[in-house]
Amino acid sequence: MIVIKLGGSAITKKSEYRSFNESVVVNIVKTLKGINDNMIIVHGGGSFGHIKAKEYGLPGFASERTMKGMNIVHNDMANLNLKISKILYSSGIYNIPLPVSSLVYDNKKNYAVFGKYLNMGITPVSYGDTYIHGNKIGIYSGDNIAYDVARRFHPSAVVFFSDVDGIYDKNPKTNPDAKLLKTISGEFQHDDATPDVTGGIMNKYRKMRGISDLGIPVYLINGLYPERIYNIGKNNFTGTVI
Ligand code: ATP
Ligand code: IP8
Repeated sequence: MIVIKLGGSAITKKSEYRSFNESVVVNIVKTLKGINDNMIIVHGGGSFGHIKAKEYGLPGFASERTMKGMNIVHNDMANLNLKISKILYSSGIYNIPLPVSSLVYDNKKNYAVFGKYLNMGITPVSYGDTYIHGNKIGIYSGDNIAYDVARRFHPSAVVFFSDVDGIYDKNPKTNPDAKLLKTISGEFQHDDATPDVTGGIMNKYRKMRGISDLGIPVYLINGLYPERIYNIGKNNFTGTVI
């Protein structure tokens, strides 16, 4: 079994509210269909999650405003999830959406249901979303879900798709001379001015390191070239291995 995280930067246009990159998702799904293995799929929020979360002060203490934001963000994320679920279904990948609010509450997590669906050959599809955390409305990142399910189910690999070729020594979007790190274990530079409410590339890297520490191989690949997943372990692989 492998875990796939579809990054919001690949599956949406992250700066444009609710702008879905349908052709990118269709292409990724076509590639996933060619992999002869069970999968857990997790997707991020991109412009369906992060823009309104920031606007409504999420994560934050429960208030009229944050509760309204919770509802908007959850509905938008469910909407994005439905689009992805339908594309998976159209490719013959039968799947079941599992929202984070039914899995995580305060510090309790229950991922057992993933195993039930996996055993039947149905692909669980979860996604970053709002949830209640003490007296706060939290945002649980898809990267955290990927870590949680990796810890629980010990997949043979975890693959993160994003909109860059991998992790660079500095942000490749703002530094044309940035160098791709084929393998990484230390620190790297990232932009502090992130538009992302879940910590951007830094939280992703922390979670990737956490998965790697469990003894599971972890990769970051450009979702615009999903076929690169077939070159994992080969000399011509383009991406980052943690
Ligand atoms: P989402 O959280 O919406 O699911 P995502 O998982 O695709 O999105 P982001 O959190 O947006 O990923 O992180 C990817 C972005 O991180 C890239 O688009 C890139 O601009 C930025 N970034 C900053 N520093 C680096 C770096 N050193 N290497 C690679 N990307 C970096
Ligand atoms: O994009 C959080 O998940 P991520 C999504 O994987 C929301 O960090 C709701 C902002």
